[in-house]
Amino acid sequence: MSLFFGDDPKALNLLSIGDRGVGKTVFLVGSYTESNSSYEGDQQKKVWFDCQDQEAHENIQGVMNYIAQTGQYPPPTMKISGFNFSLKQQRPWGTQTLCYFRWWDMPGEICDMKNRNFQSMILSSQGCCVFINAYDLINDPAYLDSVKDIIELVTAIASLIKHHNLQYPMALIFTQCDRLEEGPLGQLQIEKCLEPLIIRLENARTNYRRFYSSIPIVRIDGMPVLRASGSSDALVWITSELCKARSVQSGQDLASSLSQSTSLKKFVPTAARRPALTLGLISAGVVGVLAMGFALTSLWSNQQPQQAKATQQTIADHQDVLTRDPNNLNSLISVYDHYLEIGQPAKAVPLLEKIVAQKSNDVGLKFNLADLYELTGDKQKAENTYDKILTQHPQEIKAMVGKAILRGEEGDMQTAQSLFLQAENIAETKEAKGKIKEIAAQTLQAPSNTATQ
Ligand SMILES: Nc1nc2c(ncn2[C@@H]2O[C@H](COP(=O)(O)OP(=O)(O)OP(=O)(O)O)[C@@H](O)[C@H]2O)c(=O)[nH]1
Ligand SMILES: [Mg+2]
Repeated sequence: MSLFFGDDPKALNLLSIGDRGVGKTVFLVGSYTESNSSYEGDQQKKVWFDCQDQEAHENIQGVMNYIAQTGQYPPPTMKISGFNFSLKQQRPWGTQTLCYFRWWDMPGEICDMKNRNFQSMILSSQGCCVFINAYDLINDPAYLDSVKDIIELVTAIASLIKHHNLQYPMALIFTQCDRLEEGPLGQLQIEKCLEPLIIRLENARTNYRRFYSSIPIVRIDGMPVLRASGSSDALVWITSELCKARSVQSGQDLASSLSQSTSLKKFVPTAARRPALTLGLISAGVVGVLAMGFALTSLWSNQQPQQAKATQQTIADHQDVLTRDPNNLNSLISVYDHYLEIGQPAKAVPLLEKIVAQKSNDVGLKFNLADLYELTGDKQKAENTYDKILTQHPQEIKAMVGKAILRGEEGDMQTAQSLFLQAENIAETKEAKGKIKEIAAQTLQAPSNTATQ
């Protein structure tokens, strides 16, 4: 275990994502209790969480006392709460701190792509736990629809990570499994119901793992307590994934990884001349939701100051304009921005298509469009867009690599390899060549070995 954790403990930042009542707080307190409960195995292997400050200790203790006194689960979370923990292990010479981590426990409705606070919390995190109610997933036909925003958000993050080749482990936690009948059938049903998300995560080669959490309230010596099983594993897994990743440093969150991402930014010599492209390079996923809209608005307002005022009109006004004048560029951009901002990238696609049609020489916009197609799962159109860029600009490395990744995902390794080689040859810096090699190695390797439990 401590093989993954270096001598110098990292400080990590983890986010919980899940709707109201899915079980985020119960999971947190249950995992803590589980990791601190008496242990029958090899003491040397035991790892546990310790509260790092008084506040975390009091919050956890408060929930445990509530359960002990009432025999009930805790009330809903009212505000965002940060818990500072350390992960510890007993070693022959004493106790070793493996890492520190801050865990954000969120009230369900904050976990919404439209929420600015939540957007910045995603960008300041290094990994996340995504919560799905296993019982409702199997028993309530409407449940999947009720979590479609969460699924879209997770897909967007996965896409962002993939595009920028980042380390960002995701634990998919199925809660309330104790309410399901015992046996493998429940797990199979869960996986069947969640197939669309699982396929997307596999396609994006996300470093994710599934966990089945059961945290009933039981009585021990007459006292109600949480008895968790399979919960603390998720936090141990996610922290060990981050600790073993050399590229992850304390304080290096998603935002700083993106800004340092050699993804393809440095490969494109003309990027600096194209504001839309520069921002568009970080345009897949959540950041795309923030950046693509901004990129287009700023591009447009730079070019058309008199029309930029029109962006103050309401979205309804712009939609109204589009019914009369479907190619009105100002309204197309405003409505497009709006859909990205509210986390509905699929609705933004036709608008960006129309914008690109009017600005056919703007390669940056075409990259944005390719990203948006990928984000919404339309790989064929994404590839066609890369082809169009390459026809116009045969030396565009980003388009070559983008197409190569898509070819690789389709199993066409030969084409993928030749595109990667071509891109590597054209790349000007050693760093860029190295990055392309890295992406190529990942793409061309055998199908993802994403672990599942
Ligand atoms: N049987 C069982 N019920 C659970 C479990 N986890 C959560 N629950 C139920 O789900 C309810 C909500 O759990 P919370 O942990 O408060 O949910 P949350 O995601 O923190 O919700 P908010 O704070 O409101 O966003 C609890 O009151 C329990 O009724 C579990 O593992 N087993
Ligand atoms: Mg809660």
